[in-house]
Amino acid sequence: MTESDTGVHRSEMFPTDFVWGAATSAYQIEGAVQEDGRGASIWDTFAHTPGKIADGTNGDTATDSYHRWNQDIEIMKRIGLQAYRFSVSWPRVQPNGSELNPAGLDHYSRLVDGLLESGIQPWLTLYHWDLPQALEDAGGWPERDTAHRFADFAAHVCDRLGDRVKNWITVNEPWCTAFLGYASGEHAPGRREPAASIAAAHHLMLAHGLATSALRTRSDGNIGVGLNFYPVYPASGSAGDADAVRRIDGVQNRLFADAIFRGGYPADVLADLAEVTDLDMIRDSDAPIIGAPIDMLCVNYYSRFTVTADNTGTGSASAAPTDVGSAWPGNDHISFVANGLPQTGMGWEIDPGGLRDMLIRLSRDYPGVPLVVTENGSAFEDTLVDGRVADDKRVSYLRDHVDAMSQALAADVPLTGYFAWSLLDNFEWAWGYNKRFGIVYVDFENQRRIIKDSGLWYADLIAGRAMS
Ligand code: IFM
Repeated sequence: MTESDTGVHRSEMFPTDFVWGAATSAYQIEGAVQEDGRGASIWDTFAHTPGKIADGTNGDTATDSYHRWNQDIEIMKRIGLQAYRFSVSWPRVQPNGSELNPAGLDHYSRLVDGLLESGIQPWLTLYHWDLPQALEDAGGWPERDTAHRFADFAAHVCDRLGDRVKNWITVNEPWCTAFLGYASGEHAPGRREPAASIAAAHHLMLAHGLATSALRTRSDGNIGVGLNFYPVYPASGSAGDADAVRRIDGVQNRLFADAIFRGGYPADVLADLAEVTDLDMIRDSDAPIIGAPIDMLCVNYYSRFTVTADNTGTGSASAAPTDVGSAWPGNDHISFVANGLPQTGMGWEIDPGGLRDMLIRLSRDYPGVPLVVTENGSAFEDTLVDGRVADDKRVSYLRDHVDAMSQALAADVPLTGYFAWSLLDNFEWAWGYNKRFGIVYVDFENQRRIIKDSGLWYADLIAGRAMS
């Protein structure tokens, strides 16, 4: 039953303890890249390399949230956020990847106190892509030692903040770091080494497992991992397209989730990856570390994929296929096709039903763990007119995905929270500042923040006032 059937407020479709929040990450918002002893991260290096970022920008200033965190909290209060998901910059805490810089942690301690004083729960992500450059110089994620360095970092952060932070996300979107960072090279550190990217994926999972154990001994909070899930559909009923679905779904979704919840990587995906590398970085003793119990599965959802093995363009796909490229190692023969759905400013198809279906699938494939949508949002071209950003398309995107979650709840999915991506317009990685995901507009000329119509809609939803 939908809200319009019943006339009830949309937020009443959710349990009273459902958590409504918004998310950001350190490199995308903080700026202040040389303050208080911070070291360089791989994103500093990458963004300063000519040609890597579409608009030639970098995160040197970003939304200046390192200095304006108080102002950001005021905005969160105006929206009525119950929780704020942010990440800790590893090179602030360990500038060279090992030595502790207490001043780096001071910033997060102040932020956490400020949030709690405002009644906003801090949700802390440990790794949102900003590896200390010194660790990349030592080999980066393809090296096993990086996973141990990460556990050490997790321990330092928890020792300092664990008395106040009760929700922990170890690694955000390991697929992106491994395959955009080390296979396609679209993200930092920009390497194009398919075999190394698979080692990176494994070591990110190992890092998650080792950090989980470090946190568990120090904190009574909830621990989870953030995975970016995409439903994958076939372009046609052909056997080739069914296998394309199996392969892309395998590397995108099952590789990571099975390792955590099913005691190991899926055999068919390992067989595919063995076409690229000998997989000797995976030790038998790693599986139980990676599979240590966690308290929540953090689901990042934006869009869907439709794939074909027939990249000649003569199949049943409704639009010309585009090669999946090198970000799915071993699967370069597969192509994406567009299915005519409306798209966001990223060119991503808008499919709220895909969120509902993915949540239902995850709850059935990996039962017994609460799910939280830790990222969901859209980039569109926004214009500030007379102090207002009328971002109707983002309002619709949010509303339709919120409705998809209520459908998942009605199907008994143990969904406990939602975080809009993003609180603020920010540095959208290889795209720079051209792609605005915020529910709050940032005028990058003067750092003024203006709550967009989507942010006002979200505020109404949280306050229980949003009607269909
Ligand atoms: O901005 C990113 C975020 O850092 C990770 N998930 C996807 C978002 C949009 O691309």
